[in-house]
Amino acid sequence: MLRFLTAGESHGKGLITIMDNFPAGVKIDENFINEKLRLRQSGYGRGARQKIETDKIEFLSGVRGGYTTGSPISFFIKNKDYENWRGRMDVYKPIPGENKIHIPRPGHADFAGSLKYGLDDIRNVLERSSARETASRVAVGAICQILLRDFDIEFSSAVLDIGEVNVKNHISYNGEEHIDTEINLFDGDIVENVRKSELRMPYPESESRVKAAIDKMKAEGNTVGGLIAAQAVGVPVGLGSFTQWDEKLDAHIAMSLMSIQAIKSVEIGSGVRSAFIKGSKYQDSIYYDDVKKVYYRKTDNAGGIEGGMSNGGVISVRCAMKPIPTLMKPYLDTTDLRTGEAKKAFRERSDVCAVPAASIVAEAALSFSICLFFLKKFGGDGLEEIRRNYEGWTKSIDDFVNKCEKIN
Ligand code: EPS
Repeated sequence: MLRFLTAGESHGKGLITIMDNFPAGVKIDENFINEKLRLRQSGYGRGARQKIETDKIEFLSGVRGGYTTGSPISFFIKNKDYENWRGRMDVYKPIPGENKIHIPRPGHADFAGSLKYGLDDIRNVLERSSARETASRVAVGAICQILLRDFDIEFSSAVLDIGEVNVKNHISYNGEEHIDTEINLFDGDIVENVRKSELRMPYPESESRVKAAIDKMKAEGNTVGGLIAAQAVGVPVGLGSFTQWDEKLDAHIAMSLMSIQAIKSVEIGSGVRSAFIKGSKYQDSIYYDDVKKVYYRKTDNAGGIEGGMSNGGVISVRCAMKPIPTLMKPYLDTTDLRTGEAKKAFRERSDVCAVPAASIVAEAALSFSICLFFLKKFGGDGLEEIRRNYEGWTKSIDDFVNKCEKIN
């Protein structure tokens, strides 16, 4: 089964990733991966750290002569900032008491992490729980996309909203609002708008309003979250299964997305709004085009997944990202874990808004889940074997449709 592990601290030497069970024979497009890494680093509202880093993938194993070999793929992404942190991140040198952190930031992993691991220095928690780790996940997602592109499966993502601006009234779940679950992230104009936008938003008319809101948060020493969307098109019918809870495609996608730092909700298709729409309006009626000989839907409230299986439609997800917990002003009450004294949360360097970056990470997470289930269904050790399995399946679906026509 396709899997990956990441290791590395935010201010350590770098990030190491191992991807296991990725098939042989896939041509690696390093520029494509590095472009995704660049996109993850960009976006309005990012902090000073991104000016230091220029994330690039360095393969250590599993790729030879430009193609994957079937052996575990490992790669390194360097933290340039390590040079500024050598002293504090040394492997052996004892950490002086005055450098230890013992005041947890509410909302971060600091509190539970230091209690759980019995650590007297919160830095041991925050270094690993940092969203720096998402660089690894973006590279993993890009590698998955390189494989899936060969089977005409494409991915897209965008930011739908940021903080209190609420440009499209997204928090009004009144059953009438369908605007953004039905947004087509593959539409040429939308793709172009997102590409041009520093916010990765498809609405140019709202750009300056949202940027002004981020500026205001920065001036306040505050942070802001937002709503992001990712979609996959070309996913064949039948990935995942209804037969067992942990075989469901939507369950795995939810896990992938929910594990991204600062993500607090995952919706598939109409998501939360499904609760407010009556059944006759919610379900996506099934039609058959007897010229093209394909089944199709006119709506996608199910987000392309029914009974835990892809139904051939666009897979569509949305996630809420909470505001980053590190605030630049002492707004939040907390407690010193050493003394029990009341304190204000400490400042670390921080982004004001990392929602555009999170949209790229969400797209990568979706790519990994779909790649995993694609390989479960069509898996083989090498690309050609997968292609034969995939073509055999496509033919069996065509045969199924033709057989039904004969009966009629
Ligand atoms: C992060 C804090 C900031 C972010 C970091 C995540 O880092 P620093 O403390 O070095 O300024 O920039 O994100 C990244 C480094 C990244 O590449 O996304 C945190 O506390 O989680």
